Amino acid sequence: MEYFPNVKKVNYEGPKSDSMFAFHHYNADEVVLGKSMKEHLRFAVAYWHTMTQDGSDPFGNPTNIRTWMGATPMETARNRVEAFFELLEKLGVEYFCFHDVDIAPEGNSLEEFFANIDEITDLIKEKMDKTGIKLLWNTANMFSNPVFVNGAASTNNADVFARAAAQVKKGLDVNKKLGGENYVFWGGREGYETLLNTDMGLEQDNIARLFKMAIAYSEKINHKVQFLLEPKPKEPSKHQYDFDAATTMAFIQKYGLEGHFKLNIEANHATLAGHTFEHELNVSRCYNALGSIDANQGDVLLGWDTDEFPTNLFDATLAMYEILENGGIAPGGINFDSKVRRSSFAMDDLIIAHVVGMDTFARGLKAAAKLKEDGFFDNLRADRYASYQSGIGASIVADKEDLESLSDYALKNNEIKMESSHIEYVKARLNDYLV
Ligand code: XUL
Ligand code: CO
Repeated sequence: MEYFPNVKKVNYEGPKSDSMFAFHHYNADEVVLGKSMKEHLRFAVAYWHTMTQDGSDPFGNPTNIRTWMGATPMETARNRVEAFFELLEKLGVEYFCFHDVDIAPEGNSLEEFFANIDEITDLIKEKMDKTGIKLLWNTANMFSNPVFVNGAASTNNADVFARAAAQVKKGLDVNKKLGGENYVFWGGREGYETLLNTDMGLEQDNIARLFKMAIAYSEKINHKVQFLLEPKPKEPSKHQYDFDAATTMAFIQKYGLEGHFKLNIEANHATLAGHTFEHELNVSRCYNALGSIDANQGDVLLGWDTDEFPTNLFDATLAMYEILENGGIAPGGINFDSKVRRSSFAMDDLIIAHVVGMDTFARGLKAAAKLKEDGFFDNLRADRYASYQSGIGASIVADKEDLESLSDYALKNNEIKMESSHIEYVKARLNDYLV
Protein backbone atom coordinates (compact mmCIF):
# COMPACT_ATOMS: atom_id res chain seq x y z
CA MET A 1 0.00 0.00 0.00
CA GLU A 2 1.17 3.52 -0.79
CA TYR A 3 0.77 5.90 2.16
CA PHE A 4 1.66 9.15 0.40
CA PRO A 5 0.12 8.69 -3.08
CA ASN A 6 0.02 12.42 -3.85
CA VAL A 7 3.78 12.63 -4.20
CA LYS A 8 6.15 10.29 -6.02
CA LYS A 9 9.41 11.96 -5.10
CA VAL A 10 10.19 15.40 -3.70
CA ASN A 11 12.53 17.08 -6.18
CA TYR A 12 14.38 20.37 -6.18
CA GLU A 13 12.43 22.87 -8.28
CA GLY A 14 14.02 26.13 -7.11
CA PRO A 15 12.68 29.23 -5.35
CA LYS A 16 10.10 30.00 -8.04
CA SER A 17 8.28 26.67 -7.66
CA ASP A 18 4.74 26.87 -6.32
CA SER A 19 4.58 23.19 -5.35
CA MET A 20 4.19 22.10 -1.74
CA PHE A 21 5.85 18.81 -2.69
CA ALA A 22 9.07 20.28 -4.08
CA PHE A 23 12.22 21.68 -2.52
CA HIS A 24 12.57 25.37 -3.12
CA HIS A 25 16.06 25.66 -1.63
CA TYR A 26 17.36 22.22 -0.65
CA ASN A 27 19.25 20.76 -3.57
CA ALA A 28 20.85 17.58 -2.21
CA ASP A 29 23.85 17.40 -4.56
CA GLU A 30 24.54 21.13 -4.89
CA VAL A 31 28.03 21.86 -3.59
CA VAL A 32 28.44 24.51 -0.90
CA LEU A 33 31.93 25.21 0.47
CA GLY A 34 33.30 22.04 -1.11
CA LYS A 35 30.62 19.61 0.17
CA SER A 36 27.18 18.65 -1.06
CA MET A 37 24.21 20.02 0.86
CA LYS A 38 23.29 16.45 1.72
CA GLU A 39 26.68 15.87 3.38
CA HIS A 40 26.53 19.15 5.28
CA LEU A 41 23.01 18.67 6.58
CA ARG A 42 22.68 14.94 7.29
CA PHE A 43 18.93 15.23 7.83
CA ALA A 44 17.06 12.69 9.95
CA VAL A 45 13.35 12.07 10.55
CA ALA A 46 12.14 11.41 14.12
CA TYR A 47 9.91 8.34 14.42
CA TRP A 48 8.02 9.64 17.45
CA HIS A 49 6.63 12.89 16.06
CA THR A 50 6.11 11.62 12.55
CA MET A 51 4.75 8.13 13.15
CA THR A 52 3.17 8.11 16.61
CA GLN A 53 2.00 11.64 17.38
CA ASP A 54 -1.79 11.82 17.07
CA GLY A 55 -2.52 15.53 17.40
CA SER A 56 -4.12 15.34 20.84
CA ASP A 57 -3.34 18.00 23.45
CA PRO A 58 -4.35 18.32 27.12
CA PHE A 59 -7.66 19.84 26.00
CA GLY A 60 -8.46 17.94 22.84
CA ASN A 61 -8.72 14.56 21.22
CA PRO A 62 -6.53 13.32 18.36
CA THR A 63 -6.90 15.20 15.08
CA ASN A 64 -4.34 13.47 12.88
CA ILE A 65 -5.61 11.30 10.06
CA ARG A 66 -3.21 8.36 9.79
CA THR A 67 -3.76 5.57 7.32
CA TRP A 68 -1.44 3.08 8.99
CA MET A 69 -3.62 2.19 11.98
CA GLY A 70 -4.14 -1.60 11.99
CA ALA A 71 -6.33 -4.05 13.89
CA THR A 72 -3.64 -4.73 16.53
CA PRO A 73 -0.75 -2.67 17.94
CA MET A 74 1.74 -4.95 16.15
CA GLU A 75 -0.06 -4.59 12.83
CA THR A 76 0.08 -0.81 13.26
CA ALA A 77 3.78 -1.09 14.12
CA ARG A 78 4.48 -3.08 10.93
CA ASN A 79 2.47 -0.65 8.80
CA ARG A 80 4.39 2.24 10.29
CA VAL A 81 7.70 0.78 9.12
CA GLU A 82 6.34 0.61 5.54
CA ALA A 83 5.01 4.16 5.69
CA PHE A 84 8.14 5.52 7.37
CA PHE A 85 10.53 4.24 4.72
CA GLU A 86 8.21 5.45 1.97
CA LEU A 87 8.35 8.92 3.53
CA LEU A 88 12.14 8.84 3.93
CA GLU A 89 12.66 7.71 0.36
CA LYS A 90 10.27 10.26 -1.09
CA LEU A 91 11.97 13.03 0.87
CA GLY A 92 15.47 11.75 0.06
CA VAL A 93 16.32 11.77 3.80
CA GLU A 94 19.06 9.28 4.63
CA TYR A 95 18.86 9.04 8.43
CA PHE A 96 16.29 8.39 11.13
CA CYS A 97 15.98 8.30 14.92
CA PHE A 98 13.65 6.49 17.30
CA HIS A 99 12.81 5.54 20.89
CA ASP A 100 12.17 1.86 21.63
CA VAL A 101 8.48 2.54 22.38
CA ASP A 102 7.98 4.40 19.07
CA ILE A 103 8.62 1.35 16.95
CA ALA A 104 7.09 -1.48 19.01
CA PRO A 105 4.27 -1.85 21.56
CA GLU A 106 5.33 -2.57 25.15
CA GLY A 107 2.83 -5.42 25.52
CA ASN A 108 2.31 -6.96 28.95
CA SER A 109 5.89 -7.64 30.01
CA LEU A 110 9.42 -6.51 29.32
CA GLU A 111 9.98 -9.85 27.61
CA GLU A 112 7.08 -9.25 25.24
CA PHE A 113 8.29 -5.71 24.59
CA PHE A 114 11.76 -6.95 23.64
CA ALA A 115 10.31 -9.67 21.40
CA ASN A 116 8.21 -7.01 19.64
CA ILE A 117 11.33 -4.86 19.21
CA ASP A 118 13.17 -7.84 17.68
CA GLU A 119 10.40 -8.44 15.15
CA ILE A 120 10.07 -4.80 14.13
CA THR A 121 13.81 -4.17 13.94
CA ASP A 122 14.08 -7.18 11.58
CA LEU A 123 11.66 -5.34 9.30
CA ILE A 124 13.50 -2.05 9.73
CA LYS A 125 16.81 -3.74 8.91
CA GLU A 126 15.38 -5.20 5.71
CA LYS A 127 14.25 -1.73 4.67
CA MET A 128 17.62 -0.21 5.56
CA ASP A 129 19.49 -2.82 3.53
CA LYS A 130 17.22 -2.21 0.55
CA THR A 131 17.30 1.59 0.62
CA GLY A 132 20.70 2.47 2.11
CA ILE A 133 18.95 4.59 4.75
CA LYS A 134 20.90 4.70 8.04
CA LEU A 135 20.24 4.96 11.77
CA LEU A 136 21.47 8.30 13.16
CA TRP A 137 20.53 7.33 16.73
CA ASN A 138 18.10 5.43 18.87
CA THR A 139 17.27 5.82 22.54
CA ALA A 140 15.28 4.18 25.30
CA ASN A 141 12.10 5.91 26.39
CA MET A 142 12.57 5.95 30.16
CA PHE A 143 9.96 8.57 30.94
CA SER A 144 6.50 7.48 29.68
CA ASN A 145 5.92 4.20 31.50
CA PRO A 146 4.48 4.75 35.02
CA VAL A 147 7.45 2.91 36.60
CA PHE A 148 9.57 5.93 35.71
CA VAL A 149 7.42 8.33 37.73
CA ASN A 150 10.39 9.06 40.02
CA GLY A 151 13.04 8.88 37.31
CA ALA A 152 14.95 6.12 35.52
CA ALA A 153 18.65 6.12 36.49
CA SER A 154 17.83 8.75 39.13
CA THR A 155 14.93 6.79 40.63
CA ASN A 156 14.65 6.03 44.36
CA ASN A 157 13.66 2.44 43.47
CA ALA A 158 16.52 0.07 42.58
CA ASP A 159 14.18 -2.27 40.66
CA VAL A 160 13.33 0.63 38.37
CA PHE A 161 17.04 1.34 37.91
CA ALA A 162 17.45 -2.29 36.80
CA ARG A 163 14.50 -1.95 34.39
CA ALA A 164 16.10 1.17 32.89
CA ALA A 165 19.40 -0.70 32.52
CA ALA A 166 17.60 -3.49 30.66
CA GLN A 167 16.12 -1.00 28.20
CA VAL A 168 19.51 0.62 27.63
CA LYS A 169 21.10 -2.79 27.01
CA LYS A 170 18.39 -3.60 24.50
CA GLY A 171 18.83 -0.17 22.92
CA LEU A 172 22.53 -0.81 22.40
CA ASP A 173 21.88 -4.30 21.00
CA VAL A 174 19.45 -2.73 18.53
CA ASN A 175 21.92 0.04 17.74
CA LYS A 176 24.53 -2.58 16.86
CA LYS A 177 22.05 -4.63 14.84
CA LEU A 178 21.11 -1.56 12.78
CA GLY A 179 24.63 -0.10 12.54
CA GLY A 180 23.72 3.08 14.43
CA GLU A 181 26.21 5.96 14.54
CA ASN A 182 25.11 7.52 17.85
CA TYR A 183 23.12 6.58 20.94
CA VAL A 184 21.13 9.25 22.83
CA PHE A 185 20.22 9.74 26.47
CA TRP A 186 17.62 12.34 27.25
CA GLY A 187 16.72 12.54 30.93
CA GLY A 188 13.10 13.59 30.84
CA ARG A 189 12.44 12.33 34.37
CA GLU A 190 16.04 12.59 35.57
CA GLY A 191 15.37 15.50 37.88
CA TYR A 192 13.21 16.18 40.85
CA GLU A 193 9.75 17.22 41.91
CA THR A 194 10.82 18.57 45.31
CA LEU A 195 14.18 18.73 47.07
CA LEU A 196 12.44 17.85 50.36
CA ASN A 197 12.74 14.13 49.69
CA THR A 198 15.56 14.11 47.11
CA ASP A 199 19.17 12.96 47.47
CA MET A 200 20.59 14.84 44.52
CA GLY A 201 24.11 13.54 45.04
CA LEU A 202 23.05 9.88 44.94
CA GLU A 203 20.74 10.46 41.97
CA GLN A 204 23.50 12.04 39.91
CA ASP A 205 26.03 9.35 40.91
CA ASN A 206 23.50 6.74 39.75
CA ILE A 207 22.93 8.45 36.40
CA ALA A 208 26.70 8.36 35.85
CA ARG A 209 26.72 4.69 36.91
CA LEU A 210 24.19 3.82 34.21
CA PHE A 211 26.21 5.74 31.59
CA LYS A 212 29.40 3.91 32.59
CA MET A 213 27.56 0.60 32.30
CA ALA A 214 26.46 1.62 28.80
CA ILE A 215 30.02 2.48 27.80
CA ALA A 216 31.29 -0.82 29.22
CA TYR A 217 28.58 -2.80 27.45
CA SER A 218 29.17 -1.13 24.08
CA GLU A 219 32.84 -2.04 24.42
CA LYS A 220 31.96 -5.58 25.40
CA ILE A 221 29.78 -6.11 22.33
CA ASN A 222 32.46 -4.43 20.25
CA HIS A 223 30.19 -1.70 18.97
CA LYS A 224 31.79 1.72 18.94
CA VAL A 225 29.09 4.34 19.13
CA GLN A 226 29.09 8.05 19.95
CA PHE A 227 27.02 8.60 23.09
CA LEU A 228 25.03 11.81 23.19
CA LEU A 229 23.41 13.55 26.12
CA GLU A 230 20.54 15.91 25.34
CA PRO A 231 20.06 18.88 27.69
CA LYS A 232 16.64 20.25 28.60
CA PRO A 233 15.86 22.38 31.66
CA LYS A 234 12.32 21.25 32.48
CA GLU A 235 9.26 19.44 31.17
CA PRO A 236 8.28 16.84 32.12
CA SER A 237 10.23 17.29 35.37
CA LYS A 238 10.09 20.59 37.21
CA HIS A 239 13.86 20.61 37.32
CA GLN A 240 15.94 18.37 35.06
CA TYR A 241 19.58 17.70 35.91
CA ASP A 242 20.84 18.24 32.34
CA PHE A 243 19.56 21.81 32.40
CA ASP A 244 21.59 23.20 29.51
CA ALA A 245 24.86 22.58 27.65
CA ALA A 246 27.10 24.09 30.34
CA THR A 247 25.42 22.18 33.20
CA THR A 248 25.54 18.97 31.20
CA MET A 249 29.23 19.45 30.44
CA ALA A 250 29.93 19.95 34.14
CA PHE A 251 28.25 16.56 34.75
CA ILE A 252 30.19 14.91 31.92
CA GLN A 253 33.47 16.28 33.25
CA LYS A 254 32.72 15.53 36.91
CA TYR A 255 32.24 11.85 36.07
CA GLY A 256 35.08 11.63 33.51
CA LEU A 257 32.80 10.81 30.57
CA GLU A 258 34.38 13.27 28.07
CA GLY A 259 35.88 10.63 25.82
CA HIS A 260 32.53 8.93 25.22
CA PHE A 261 29.85 11.60 25.45
CA LYS A 262 29.00 14.63 23.35
CA LEU A 263 25.86 16.76 23.34
CA ASN A 264 22.70 16.57 21.29
CA ILE A 265 21.47 20.17 21.22
CA GLU A 266 17.80 20.90 20.62
CA ALA A 267 16.67 24.38 19.61
CA ASN A 268 13.49 24.48 21.69
CA HIS A 269 15.32 23.14 24.76
CA ALA A 270 17.82 25.99 24.42
CA THR A 271 15.09 28.62 24.51
CA LEU A 272 13.35 26.89 27.43
CA ALA A 273 16.65 27.23 29.32
CA GLY A 274 16.69 30.95 28.56
CA HIS A 275 19.35 30.67 25.86
CA THR A 276 19.43 30.99 22.12
CA PHE A 277 20.05 27.91 19.98
CA GLU A 278 23.37 29.34 18.79
CA HIS A 279 24.42 29.96 22.39
CA GLU A 280 23.99 26.28 23.22
CA LEU A 281 25.80 25.24 20.03
CA ASN A 282 28.63 27.63 20.79
CA VAL A 283 29.00 26.41 24.39
CA SER A 284 29.14 22.84 23.06
CA ARG A 285 31.84 23.80 20.59
CA CYS A 286 33.88 25.46 23.32
CA TYR A 287 34.01 22.03 25.00
CA ASN A 288 34.64 20.23 21.70
CA ALA A 289 31.37 18.41 22.40
CA LEU A 290 28.93 19.38 19.67
CA GLY A 291 27.62 15.97 18.67
CA SER A 292 24.27 16.33 16.95
CA ILE A 293 21.23 18.56 16.62
CA ASP A 294 17.51 18.21 17.26
CA ALA A 295 16.05 20.76 14.88
CA ASN A 296 12.81 22.49 15.76
CA GLN A 297 11.66 25.82 17.13
CA GLY A 298 9.63 27.03 20.08
CA ASP A 299 7.22 29.90 20.39
CA VAL A 300 8.36 32.98 22.31
CA LEU A 301 4.84 33.36 23.69
CA LEU A 302 4.66 29.84 25.14
CA GLY A 303 6.73 28.46 28.01
CA TRP A 304 6.81 24.83 26.93
CA ASP A 305 8.31 22.61 24.25
CA THR A 306 6.19 23.23 21.15
CA ASP A 307 8.57 21.35 18.82
CA GLU A 308 7.52 23.25 15.69
CA PHE A 309 9.16 22.55 12.36
CA PRO A 310 11.92 25.13 11.89
CA THR A 311 11.00 28.09 9.69
CA ASN A 312 13.02 30.85 11.34
CA LEU A 313 15.75 31.77 8.86
CA PHE A 314 17.74 33.90 11.28
CA ASP A 315 18.06 31.05 13.80
CA ALA A 316 18.82 28.46 11.11
CA THR A 317 21.58 30.66 9.67
CA LEU A 318 23.30 31.18 13.01
CA ALA A 319 22.94 27.46 13.80
CA MET A 320 24.45 26.50 10.44
CA TYR A 321 27.28 28.95 11.03
CA GLU A 322 28.09 27.12 14.28
CA ILE A 323 28.00 23.79 12.44
CA LEU A 324 30.35 25.10 9.74
CA GLU A 325 32.70 26.42 12.43
CA ASN A 326 32.53 22.97 14.02
CA GLY A 327 33.86 21.47 10.80
CA GLY A 328 30.49 19.76 10.21
CA ILE A 329 28.14 17.75 12.38
CA ALA A 330 29.08 14.14 11.46
CA PRO A 331 28.70 11.55 12.86
CA GLY A 332 25.72 13.50 14.19
CA GLY A 333 23.07 15.04 12.01
CA ILE A 334 20.11 17.38 11.88
CA ASN A 335 17.20 15.44 13.30
CA PHE A 336 13.76 16.98 12.96
CA ASP A 337 12.52 16.60 16.52
CA SER A 338 9.51 18.51 15.20
CA LYS A 339 5.82 17.85 14.96
CA VAL A 340 3.10 19.16 12.70
CA ARG A 341 0.63 21.57 14.30
CA ARG A 342 -2.67 20.10 15.41
CA SER A 343 -4.44 21.77 12.51
CA SER A 344 -2.04 20.21 9.97
CA PHE A 345 -3.67 16.83 10.36
CA ALA A 346 -3.44 15.42 6.83
CA MET A 347 -1.00 12.67 5.84
CA ASP A 348 0.54 15.01 3.25
CA ASP A 349 1.45 17.49 5.98
CA LEU A 350 4.12 15.06 7.17
CA ILE A 351 5.88 15.44 3.82
CA ILE A 352 5.20 19.16 3.49
CA ALA A 353 6.48 19.99 6.99
CA HIS A 354 9.76 18.14 6.41
CA VAL A 355 10.21 19.87 3.06
CA VAL A 356 9.78 23.21 4.85
CA GLY A 357 12.27 22.26 7.59
CA MET A 358 14.82 21.04 5.04
CA ASP A 359 14.41 24.18 2.94
CA THR A 360 14.89 26.36 6.03
CA PHE A 361 18.17 24.65 6.90
CA ALA A 362 19.31 24.72 3.26
CA ARG A 363 18.78 28.50 3.22
CA GLY A 364 20.54 28.74 6.57
CA LEU A 365 23.47 26.76 5.15
CA LYS A 366 23.77 28.99 2.09
CA ALA A 367 23.61 32.19 4.14
CA ALA A 368 26.09 30.81 6.69
CA ALA A 369 28.48 29.77 3.91
CA LYS A 370 28.38 33.28 2.46
CA LEU A 371 29.00 34.78 5.92
CA LYS A 372 31.99 32.47 6.27
CA GLU A 373 33.34 33.19 2.79
CA ASP A 374 33.11 36.93 3.41
CA GLY A 375 34.71 36.54 6.83
CA PHE A 376 31.76 38.48 8.25
CA PHE A 377 32.11 37.29 11.84
CA ASP A 378 35.86 36.66 11.59
CA ASN A 379 36.51 40.27 10.60
CA LEU A 380 34.10 41.61 13.18
CA ARG A 381 35.75 39.63 15.95
CA ALA A 382 39.29 40.28 14.74
CA ASP A 383 38.60 44.04 14.93
CA ARG A 384 36.89 43.78 18.29
CA TYR A 385 39.72 41.82 19.91
CA ALA A 386 42.56 43.59 18.02
CA SER A 387 44.05 44.84 21.30
CA TYR A 388 45.28 41.29 22.00
CA GLN A 389 47.26 41.15 18.77
CA SER A 390 50.12 43.39 19.87
CA GLY A 391 51.61 45.27 22.81
CA ILE A 392 50.25 44.52 26.26
CA GLY A 393 47.34 42.41 24.90
CA ALA A 394 49.69 40.02 23.06
CA SER A 395 51.73 39.75 26.22
CA ILE A 396 48.61 38.92 28.33
CA VAL A 397 47.47 36.11 26.04
CA ALA A 398 51.03 34.76 25.90
CA ASP A 399 50.73 34.41 29.72
CA LYS A 400 53.70 36.72 30.21
CA GLU A 401 51.98 39.17 32.58
CA ASP A 402 50.95 39.10 36.22
CA LEU A 403 49.02 41.39 38.56
CA GLU A 404 52.09 43.45 39.45
CA SER A 405 53.26 44.04 35.88
CA LEU A 406 49.71 44.91 34.79
CA SER A 407 49.26 47.22 37.73
CA ASP A 408 52.47 49.06 36.73
CA TYR A 409 51.20 49.27 33.16
CA ALA A 410 47.70 50.50 34.15
CA LEU A 411 49.07 53.16 36.50
CA LYS A 412 51.02 54.69 33.61
CA ASN A 413 48.13 54.34 31.13
CA ASN A 414 45.50 56.82 32.24
CA GLU A 415 43.88 57.46 28.86
CA ILE A 416 42.15 54.22 27.84
CA LYS A 417 40.86 54.49 24.28
CA MET A 418 37.34 53.00 24.05
CA GLU A 419 35.62 52.05 20.79
CA SER A 420 31.94 51.76 19.93
CA SER A 421 30.66 48.40 18.64
CA HIS A 422 28.16 50.03 16.23
CA ILE A 423 26.09 46.93 16.91
CA GLU A 424 22.94 48.23 15.18
CA TYR A 425 24.87 48.56 11.93
CA VAL A 426 26.25 45.02 12.35
CA LYS A 427 22.73 43.62 12.73
CA ALA A 428 21.53 45.45 9.65
CA ARG A 429 24.40 44.04 7.57
CA LEU A 430 23.63 40.54 8.90
CA ASN A 431 20.08 40.99 7.60
CA ASP A 432 21.56 41.45 4.12
CA TYR A 433 22.64 37.81 4.17
CA LEU A 434 19.23 36.41 5.02
CA VAL A 435 17.30 37.29 1.89
C1 XUL B 1 11.94 15.67 24.42
C2 XUL B 1 12.95 15.31 23.41
C3 XUL B 1 13.16 13.85 23.18
C4 XUL B 1 14.57 13.49 22.90
C5 XUL B 1 14.79 11.99 22.80
O1 XUL B 1 11.77 17.02 24.59
O2 XUL B 1 13.53 16.16 22.79
O3 XUL B 1 12.31 13.46 22.16
O4 XUL B 1 15.02 14.07 21.73
O5 XUL B 1 14.31 11.32 23.88
CO1 CO C 1 14.98 16.11 21.29
